[in-house]
Amino acid sequence: MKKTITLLAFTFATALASASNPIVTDVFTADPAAIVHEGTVYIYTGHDEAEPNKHYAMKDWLCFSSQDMKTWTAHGPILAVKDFAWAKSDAYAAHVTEKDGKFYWFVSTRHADDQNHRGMGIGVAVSDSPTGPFEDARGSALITSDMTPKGEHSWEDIDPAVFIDKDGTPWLFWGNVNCYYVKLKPNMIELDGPIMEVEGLENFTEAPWIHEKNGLYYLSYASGFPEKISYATAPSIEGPWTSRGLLAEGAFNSNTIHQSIIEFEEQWYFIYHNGSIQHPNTGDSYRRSVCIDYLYHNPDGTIQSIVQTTEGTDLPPRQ
Ligand code: FUB
Repeated sequence: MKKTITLLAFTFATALASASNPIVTDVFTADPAAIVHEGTVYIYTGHDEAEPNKHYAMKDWLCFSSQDMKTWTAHGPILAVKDFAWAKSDAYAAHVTEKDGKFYWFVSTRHADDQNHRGMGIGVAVSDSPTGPFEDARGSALITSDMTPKGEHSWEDIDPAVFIDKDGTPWLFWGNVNCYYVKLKPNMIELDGPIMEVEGLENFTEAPWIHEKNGLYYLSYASGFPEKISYATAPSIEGPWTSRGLLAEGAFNSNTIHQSIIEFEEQWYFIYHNGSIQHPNTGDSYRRSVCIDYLYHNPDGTIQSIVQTTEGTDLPPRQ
């Protein structure tokens, strides 16, 4: 019996020592959005602080950086709901994009004005540096619920994802159940056209993310519930989108998975969250942790199913 316990303890210690997923283990991190800037990867995350058996408690956003995708530097909470005077709670999914030397942090958070702007909305903060300080760029929400009257639920306007096309045009995608998109002005903080709905996405739930490779546009998103990740492709950012099926199965111990996809030093990565950390309290759908695994495109433009691992980037990428 004693021998068995020793062996188990050894196996556990070995597994921990060689596991790089989740990438952060002292706080809960969720809804990762990554960018590459001057040889450094920055991952901006939500911050789960819910007590055991309680639902979302999210009041600020965190940032981590790395130059090797293995060791991460924490930059602390660098944006909070309280930095938006028009918001009242819920630091939901967000996305940072660089344009012309400035960093724009698009966030979904709950609007304080329940009468005119029921539920969640999207705001944008700006900074000269990827690690802040950030400040509200508008003093008001960019997207409010009355601008997207289709959805009847109050969390329709969440999960912003910004994509700057090759011609320099910025586009904002977002949504829950309905996926919307709109052109942004070059200043990044105003709309430059009507809000449109993305057609052709099978089973869209939330968390849109755009990337482009070899002239093909990819829209990955959380599908169904509990969520998996599906994707569609298109010849242009405005579609038409063709569903390509599942990209990733659901995340361990979490109903949501929320992905982002980046290329760094000629390797593609799939960044997502699961509920695997069991301390400081129980990991699950409301106490999530960011993980990273490799992503491989096929020569025909499709993407191979993601293999979710505990080793993460400790494993060498396939050649
Ligand atoms: O973290 C709050 C919400 O859960 C996000 O906005 C969704 O994408 C889901 O992950």
